[in-house]
Amino acid sequence: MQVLSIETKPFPDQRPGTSGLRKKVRVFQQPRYLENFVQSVFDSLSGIAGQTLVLGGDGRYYNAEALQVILRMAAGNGFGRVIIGRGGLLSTPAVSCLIRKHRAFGGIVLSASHNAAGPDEDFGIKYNIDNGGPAPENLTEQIHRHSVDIRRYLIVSHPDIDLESNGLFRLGGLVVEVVDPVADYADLMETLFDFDRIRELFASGRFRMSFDAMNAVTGPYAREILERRLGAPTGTVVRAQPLPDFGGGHPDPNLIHAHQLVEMMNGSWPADFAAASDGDGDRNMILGPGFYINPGDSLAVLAANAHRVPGYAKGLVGVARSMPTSAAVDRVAEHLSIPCYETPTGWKFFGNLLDAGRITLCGEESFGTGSNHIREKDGLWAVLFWLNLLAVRRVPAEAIVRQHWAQFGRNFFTRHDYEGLDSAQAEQMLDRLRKRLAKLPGEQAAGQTIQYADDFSYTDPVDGSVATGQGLRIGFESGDRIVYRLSGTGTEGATLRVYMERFVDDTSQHDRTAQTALAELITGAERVVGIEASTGRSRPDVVT
Ligand code: G16
Repeated sequence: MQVLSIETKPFPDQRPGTSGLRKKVRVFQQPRYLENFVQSVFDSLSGIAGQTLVLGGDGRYYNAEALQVILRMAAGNGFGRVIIGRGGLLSTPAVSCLIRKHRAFGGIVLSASHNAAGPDEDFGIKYNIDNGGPAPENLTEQIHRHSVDIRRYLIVSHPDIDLESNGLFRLGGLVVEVVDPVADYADLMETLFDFDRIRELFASGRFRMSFDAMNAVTGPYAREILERRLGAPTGTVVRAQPLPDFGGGHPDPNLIHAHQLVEMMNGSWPADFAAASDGDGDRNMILGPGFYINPGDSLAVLAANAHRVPGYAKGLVGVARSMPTSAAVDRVAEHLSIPCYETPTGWKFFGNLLDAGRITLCGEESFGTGSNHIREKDGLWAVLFWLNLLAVRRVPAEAIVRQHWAQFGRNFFTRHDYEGLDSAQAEQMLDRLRKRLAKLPGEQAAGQTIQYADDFSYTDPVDGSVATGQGLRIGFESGDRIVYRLSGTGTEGATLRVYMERFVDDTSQHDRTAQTALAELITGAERVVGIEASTGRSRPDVVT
């Protein structure tokens, strides 16, 4: 089959962000836009001839069209085999799992994660390397360099391949293998968790769970694992059907976007346990009746209880969290005498630590938790971990968290997001603060004395690579902390994220809500940078 070399011109806006390239669907639909980016990815890799690529997406609008283009380009660029999920579906954790299981060269995930989908919404594309994890920064920079120099892309001419049933197809020299998107991932989960104990929990008839798949990719995964393999009643998984527009919702498992689940759990007939995942299945939110578990607390609880779960019974070698994530897990690490690493925001920064065997568990405040079983955060994995704990400890999730606070103290944490800001205004606001950082220590803010103020940078302890400009931190003598950073995953304007944290040892204070306990810091965070004066916004759009 003839490989066509099609002339093209660069687009100036193809630098990958925190997690791949995310843009409006209409941007991706421009002629040559997708092709340019995919070719830039392939041009950044060496030795792809005859290799295996894993491919799939979260089923969002434009997934189906993009997959066919990528298949033709994979053939044009000399890949030997593409493993693709039936229906074009693969969750992000499943892509990571398949890359590792089949020792593939890499994988492509089509998703804009928790961002809304549809013709006027978002699309995204991310390359994962042979460890199953997101491309590290040096590779994403190379991709960007190729994207600004690109002159041609390579493709074959071939009709669309039928992805609706399992099977092998030929596309010139390329073998396309359409596989069950769920089976390998579900098998991996069975090796980590005590499915017998969880099955007993469901069979007891005294435990009711609700899992909200938000009409995104985890529906089929949750049905297979929770309802079929673990025997939870049919209907445990709600909004289980993946839809191209996610049913018009925003598949972000947080208090705002998963509000139906939150209302049910705060209502008169809550389930005993509830969880939700996001568009591509890597995030999770965990709820007990009337009780929300902050992701930072969730990570800390999982770390403290890991010995109770078969896959982690041997103990943890270390843990890591992203810089803005609360330091709750640091206390557990100290207690266990294991190292705790603080990385920049973005899962790609955990990859080297996991590969080097320095950490077992890691997580981010943005509803991401995971372990060394794959190289992505993993929504259903976190849910199964919690189910395993509930099955073993036989107390409600809230009791587990409260006991944890009683033992380790509570890290109150909140994140305030201001979305759709004018990018220049938002950048100038943070630039002004950046220039003042050196003078801030010793000054007063939020009713207390600033101890340090810096722009977070990280030196990877494994390969020595340095990431700078990863968020402005203001730390107080009390240990309280405010962090400001701009999102790297948005597609419209800028999103300012302000993270606030306070550690409280006194158990009598643990019942307060985060917004109350952090009220002083919230006001202080506004005063330090002048969010309203700079952006005109008097309140955040999303509070987690
Ligand atoms: C956000 C979160 C990060 C997360 C990233 C990607 O990035 O803050 O913690 O790693 O999304 O997550 P996902 O793959 O689920 O979209 P940012 O830059 O927008 O803050």
